[in-house]
Amino acid sequence: MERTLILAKPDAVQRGLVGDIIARLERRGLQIVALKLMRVTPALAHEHYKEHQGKPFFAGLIDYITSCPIVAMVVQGPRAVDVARSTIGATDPAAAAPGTIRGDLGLTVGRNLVHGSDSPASAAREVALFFRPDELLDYARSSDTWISEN
Ligand code: DAT
Ligand code: MG
Repeated sequence: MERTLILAKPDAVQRGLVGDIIARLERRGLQIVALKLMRVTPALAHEHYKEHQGKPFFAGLIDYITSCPIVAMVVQGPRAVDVARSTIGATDPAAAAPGTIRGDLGLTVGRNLVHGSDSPASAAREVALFFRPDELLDYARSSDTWISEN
């Protein structure tokens, strides 16, 4: 069982695509363990994207991710990092396969809708940037009693 950080970025929120993005991840079988609408501060944006510092697109990336609220979530499941990234699709939506989030809903790399951590180590680092430990709620999955008793 793995966990990964997913961000529905400002363009996803502005375009009203958050529900579609969550639905695709849920239908794949990933389970939401944390979820919130939030604003990304410049400090958080710099920390989150620090591997890209110095690249030509860095300033634009920071402006973009801080421009409007995002929806941050943590999902879990077997191989959640790779499973989420394959559902998200290639970084450049123009090159992303149809059937993926970016391939179905996006067109340009600067507005590619969603973030997914790229490794279990990145996921651990990024989840801790966006969520306190007590915000991660684990609960029984696919339990008949959980459904029938409520
Ligand atoms: P990913 O989000 O698929 O993990 P990444 O980590 O390489 O991709 O880059 C982070 C974000 O930076 C990406 O989602 C969009 C932006 N980005 C990456 N490469 C870019 C480029 N060549 N031009 C503009 N923005 C870019
Ligand atoms: Mg990345």
